[in-house]
Amino acid sequence: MSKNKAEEKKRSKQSGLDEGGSRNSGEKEERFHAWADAIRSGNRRDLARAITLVESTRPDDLEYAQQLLELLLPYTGGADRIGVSGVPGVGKSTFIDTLGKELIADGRKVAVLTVDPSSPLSGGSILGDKTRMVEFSCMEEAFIRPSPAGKTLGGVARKTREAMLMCESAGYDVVIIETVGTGQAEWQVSSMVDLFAVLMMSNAGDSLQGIKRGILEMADIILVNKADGNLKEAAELTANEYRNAMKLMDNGDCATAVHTCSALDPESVRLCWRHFTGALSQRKNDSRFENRRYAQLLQWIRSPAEDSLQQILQNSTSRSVLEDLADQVHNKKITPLHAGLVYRRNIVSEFADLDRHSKVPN
Ligand SMILES: Nc1nc2c(ncn2[C@@H]2O[C@H](COP(=O)(O)OP(=O)(O)O)[C@@H](O)[C@H]2O)c(=O)[nH]1
Ligand SMILES: [Mg+2]
Repeated sequence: MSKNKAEEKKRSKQSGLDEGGSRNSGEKEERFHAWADAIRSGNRRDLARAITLVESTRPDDLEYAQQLLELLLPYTGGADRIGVSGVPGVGKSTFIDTLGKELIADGRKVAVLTVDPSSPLSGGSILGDKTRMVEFSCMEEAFIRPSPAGKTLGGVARKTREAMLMCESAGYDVVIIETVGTGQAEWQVSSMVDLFAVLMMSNAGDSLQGIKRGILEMADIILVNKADGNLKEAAELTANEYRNAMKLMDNGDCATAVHTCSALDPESVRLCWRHFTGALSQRKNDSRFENRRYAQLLQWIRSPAEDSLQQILQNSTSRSVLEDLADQVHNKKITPLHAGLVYRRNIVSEFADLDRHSKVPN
């Protein structure tokens, strides 16, 4: 655990919100209001503490986090929510570092959250990111938060969404969510941002066959990065190949834009940002922007039910019940439908049990 994390943990314990016995609820409410005010006034330490609360696995903290978030909700929704994805090494952190500095120079406040499904196991990639974003991360107008730990991607996604809302209430007008290219995480991130940008390597003339189709379908904008030095020409060629591929995949709305980019070159990154804001303002002019946010809202509300069901279907109890029933059907003792109904009853009771304890996927 990094020193910062340890300190944050300590601070969260020091918040004293759980010393319930000695405090009445009015006092507690006052503390929440003071905390929310501090966050809104831009205090980064209080914002960090709030996100630590969101990430906590303690049932009490879950409840507190929702109370705090409710106070902040009226001040959320105002940021441009940008997802940045791509395989490790493609230049995401470098791109975000350059972009963040440019945006701050323009007078904006920038929050960066990361979603890295490997981090709960590996201990996180934030070290690499921090070294890539030294200057940016030291800026007063920047806020960087590593991937929350979690056992399920659904849990990580919820924490990231709530952290995003908190950042918005703290006045960050651009929230960037960085994620590594691994399918499910991409989908989660694309379902919480207004614009999902995917960074690609130039493939030096190789065909695009190896590229996963799913990520291209999710992309609002594709940036072929490292278009500098002797890679520039190859990047242009690759961008053209993507343009052709995206035309073929186009399903009527409009083909995904493809641009080249050099994350090391501020001018190039500025141009990318203009592409981003151009696409966003087009969508704000018609109903696409609002429709997307509304669809995301529906997804957020559905996700505790969906995630819990997934977890139940995959846990070892359900699997052994299923295998046991399969044996009985196989041995011609009960019918498949009978077995199916027993299995369903089992799932429903596990689901009800979760509900009784207000458990959310972690
Ligand atoms: N030449 C060149 N190198 C880059 C560019 N962007 C990133 N890099 C380098 O690629 C490596 C990986 O970058 P990083 O931002 O950590 O990638 P991430 O894993 O996607 O976050 C680093 O050595 C960067 O300096 C670029 O546009 N041009
Ligand atoms: Mg990175």
